[in-house]
Amino acid sequence: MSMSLIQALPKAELHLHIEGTLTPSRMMALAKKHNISLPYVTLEDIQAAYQFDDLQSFLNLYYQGADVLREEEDFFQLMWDYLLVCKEENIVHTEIMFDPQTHTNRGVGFDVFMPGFLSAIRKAKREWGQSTKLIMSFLRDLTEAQAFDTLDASMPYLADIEAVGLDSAEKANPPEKFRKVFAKAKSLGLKRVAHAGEEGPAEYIWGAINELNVARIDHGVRATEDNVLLRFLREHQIPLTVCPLSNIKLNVFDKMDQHNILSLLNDGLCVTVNSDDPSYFGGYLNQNYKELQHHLDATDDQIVQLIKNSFLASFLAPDEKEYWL
Ligand code: ES4
Ligand code: ZN
Repeated sequence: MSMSLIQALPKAELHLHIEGTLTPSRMMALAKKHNISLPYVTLEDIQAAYQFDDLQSFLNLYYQGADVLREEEDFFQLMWDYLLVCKEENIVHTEIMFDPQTHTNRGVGFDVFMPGFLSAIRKAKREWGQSTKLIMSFLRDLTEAQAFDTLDASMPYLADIEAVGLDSAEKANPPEKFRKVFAKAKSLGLKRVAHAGEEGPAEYIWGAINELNVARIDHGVRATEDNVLLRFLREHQIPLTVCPLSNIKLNVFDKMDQHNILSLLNDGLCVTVNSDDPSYFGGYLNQNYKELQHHLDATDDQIVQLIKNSFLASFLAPDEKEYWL
């Protein structure tokens, strides 16, 4: 299938951190606006700095980058930049994660970022019918008490939040640490997702399923280490939101031709393709699909199945899914 067909097919994206869409040029412009001195002079300096050893070395730059986001209009611009990419790439539906604590920890509150996000989302809906949902992610290297504070602070915006998630440093921060706050989120009518089995073991995927009651697993590629888990994921069709370029940049796999996404797909799991933090990992959604063709010889049928899965695994209502399938 040519790039133009990947481009042309309507797709859903289910694993995307809005803070990870901050482009180098937007970062420079916002730093200038707020008189923040960055450790970079040129756009090329920024690109050159984006060489990561692992998840933590990426997170350090990701949190540093987010510091240029200070005012409501900054968050509007951040969201708007990404929604324009959705229009460009035919991402007709997107489920966008945001990390409140990345902002509240430096004194930027829900009353700053939420109105910015929501006005961009509403404008894109009005202008070209863009479909979006928001997923509020807790930082798992912080405490469960801090996650509870975040859930409390989100109350005025609950109607605009579809689900809660769990991200940041996975190792030594198992899902069960957040069992109570996920139970509270469930009681409030929020759906649940969690990063698991990216850098952490397959055991954390079981934890996300059994302790957090998640509808999907973000990443989940280490499921291949546990055959009982693989069978469970297949039987229950619990989706994995896989992020190929992310996994290469963070050394989850050495090279793209070693990625296990197509073996998971061929095994009958509901796997999807996603861009995670496209500004840091070197490609938006269509580029992630293209990598699978180039390095894994993905067939047209496999690409089509991955795209169908993106809608099946989404939080769209059954009739909305049906429209795109
Ligand atoms: C993330 Cl790739 C990844 N993993 C865990 N947490 C994250 N936050 C943003 N990107
Ligand atoms: Zn992620």
